[in-house]
Amino acid sequence: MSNHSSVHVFKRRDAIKIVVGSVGAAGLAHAQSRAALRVSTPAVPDDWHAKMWTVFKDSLDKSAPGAFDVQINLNGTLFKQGAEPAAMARGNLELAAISAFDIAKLVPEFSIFTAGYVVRDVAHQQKIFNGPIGQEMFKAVAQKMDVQVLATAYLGTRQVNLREARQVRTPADLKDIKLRMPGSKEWLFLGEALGAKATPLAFGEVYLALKTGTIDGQDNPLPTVRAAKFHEVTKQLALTSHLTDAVFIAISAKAWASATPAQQTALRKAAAEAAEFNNKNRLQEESQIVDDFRKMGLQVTTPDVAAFRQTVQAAYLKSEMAKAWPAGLLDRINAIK
Ligand code: KDO
Repeated sequence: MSNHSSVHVFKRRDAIKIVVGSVGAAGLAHAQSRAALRVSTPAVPDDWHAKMWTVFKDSLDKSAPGAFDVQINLNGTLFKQGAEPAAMARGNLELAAISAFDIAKLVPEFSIFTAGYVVRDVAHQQKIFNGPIGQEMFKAVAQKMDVQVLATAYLGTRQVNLREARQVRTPADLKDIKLRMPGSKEWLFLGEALGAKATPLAFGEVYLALKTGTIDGQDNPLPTVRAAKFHEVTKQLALTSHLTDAVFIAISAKAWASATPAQQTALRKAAAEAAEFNNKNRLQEESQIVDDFRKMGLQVTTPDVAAFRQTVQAAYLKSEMAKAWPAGLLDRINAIK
């Protein structure tokens, strides 16, 4: 009897093992056949360049079904802001929206796009990066950084946002203002060129720093001011419009090389659709947001933008950075109408 029952138990366990084993193997085979594409971004969920990754994922799921597993990590939870290019080069990350400032660290000529008042507006930006200059630049990026740029998304026009309202007419009026900038020397240069005391801080720490007064202000495009709720802890927006900013949707060279030509086409299409979604919505929001902020009680002022432009451009032209700009590139950029 006891023998009989042990045989019976053995058989049942075995059967369970076989069933579990076959389901497990099938699940694994399915997961293994899909290439993981990990995305890391400091963007907050409500910002357009966070939402654009869902557009990217949906597009890819349609045009390359079953090929990729896009994993979206927001709020800088996977890699901290600015650490994405190194993570991509190490093979720990496949996708990110990297800034001109990230690129300039490794491709010094790219610092031309970190300079205030070089790119005039979004139309100018898209013509630059979707034309021959973009092609040349992205080739250098691929060679020096092991990442492939797939599309250029408009991050918005950066404005100065202050904790306490004050008269801001020229760069001299920002003297002594502790202006938070992201933490790299190219960003700090921009803050100093605006006349302020630039202070490095990661994006995720800005809200609290504004609230507690560790900093006097920050600069970002207005849709980001709203999405990150900086308007709750600031009183003024000074519309300096000092940088027509971009983020570049980029994939690691390793992930790019592992994709078939058809998958590469699908990846480019997904990036173009994501950028288009971001650009359309961000522009639409920028066109109405000043009124919204005024209604919320923020002071919105327009300084002497010509004075800012002149001071900032002069600072860049005599900077070390400008020595890395290829001869004639600034003229070629300016000539694009
Ligand atoms: C910021 O830290 O101010 C910045 O706007 C810099 C950008 O390059 C980009 O990293 C952006 O933050 C984040 O995506 C958060 O919006």
